[in-house]
Amino acid sequence: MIPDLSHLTIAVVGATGAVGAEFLKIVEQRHPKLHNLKLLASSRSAGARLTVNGKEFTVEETTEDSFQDVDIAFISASTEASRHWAPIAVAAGVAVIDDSSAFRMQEDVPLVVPEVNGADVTWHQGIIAIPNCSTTPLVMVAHPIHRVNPIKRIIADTYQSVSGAGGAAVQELREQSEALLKGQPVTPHHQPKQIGFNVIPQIDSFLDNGYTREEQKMIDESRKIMHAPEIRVSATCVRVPVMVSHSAAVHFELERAMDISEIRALLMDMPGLTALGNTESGDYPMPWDVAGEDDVFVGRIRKDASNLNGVALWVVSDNLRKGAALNSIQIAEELVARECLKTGSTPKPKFSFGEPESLEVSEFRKDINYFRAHMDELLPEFRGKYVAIINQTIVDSDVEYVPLMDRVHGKYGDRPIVIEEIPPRPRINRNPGFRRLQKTQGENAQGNVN
Ligand code: 2RA
Repeated sequence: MIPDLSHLTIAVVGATGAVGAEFLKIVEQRHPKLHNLKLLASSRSAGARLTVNGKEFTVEETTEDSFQDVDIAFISASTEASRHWAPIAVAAGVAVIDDSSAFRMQEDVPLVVPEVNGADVTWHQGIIAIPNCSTTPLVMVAHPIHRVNPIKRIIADTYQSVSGAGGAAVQELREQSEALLKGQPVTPHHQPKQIGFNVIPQIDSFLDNGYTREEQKMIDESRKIMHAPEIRVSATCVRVPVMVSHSAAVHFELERAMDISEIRALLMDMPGLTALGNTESGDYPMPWDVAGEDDVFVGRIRKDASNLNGVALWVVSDNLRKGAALNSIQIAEELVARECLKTGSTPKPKFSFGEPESLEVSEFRKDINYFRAHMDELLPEFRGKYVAIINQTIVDSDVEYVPLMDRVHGKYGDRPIVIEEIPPRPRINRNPGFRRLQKTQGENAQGNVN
């Protein structure tokens, strides 16, 4: 049974945005008796009139006074808006459920997908973060398997819809598609490159490690939600010309080999997850069908042909619903069910996502710095491998290790170790046949069809 929220006053900051609109739709579906809403937005959208559960509301500009007498505030506007408004709301005694990346990796902020780590809401200090919309479906499929057969490594390649980038990006895809069909040129405004009839292997900005912020979020957030900093994660996040629903091709390496029937049974038992079909039936989830659905859908569940202990899956979820608005409402329900709306009732359990616990930080830095300074002298066979260093000496390579953010720590026998991946030397593509496809108006949009 869904916990009742109708006795609460809920503020929605970003009520006129894509996620805010979905939030209000879900309120009508799950909480038809909830009438105490405060719909807030920037001054640009203030004054708009919206009807929710049969009651008309005027959208107000968010101000310092907006959070008086509010129980829960849902914020989905921008990271800057979250940074500004969340502390103000918390100071007014409000539990904030935040959709931005502003607080997700903060130690005192639970990052929650209720079906996976709902209990983490109990130690909130005012702010509870929801994960990025590409992380949530990943942990929904990883969690039921990981509980039974630990996942050692995850590779996730996403196909993310434009609604993840907001309403303006949706409009841009529409306009670009129309223009391109008429043979007209397009100029990107809300995506780094043309999205109409194209795919863009960049979501958010690039980091020094070559990953994008979106990819790094998937790496960091999935470990935090699953309380599993030891899982190695890599992601490639790609924007595709789809309006709603994010998809991902996911590979898990498990501790031991497992029958697909057993994996399917685990996925079918997971609340909020629908496992579709088998390879014979050709029944698999697609973004068009999944848009508007609450569940995360998984299909194409098969043995990874490249890894004895591996499984490959195809995962699709509505990024505006389970990826954002629904997950937030479920967190509000979790707070009510666990009677922990007010802060400070439960101390945070002991697990850390910060500095290594098994090694003094100064020692860690000393070894890493030595290692970096001497990288060129290292034997070529260590390149691209994980190595263990003790007292500035490489003692082993390809060891069992525990990745932690951008660093790695662990134990080698009884001794603490420092491990770091030695990046392979950059390779320059000198293939003389390589050329950049220069498409002009009227040319076959596929370029060379071979
Ligand atoms: C995107 N996941 O799809 C992001 C939004 N948080 O752009």
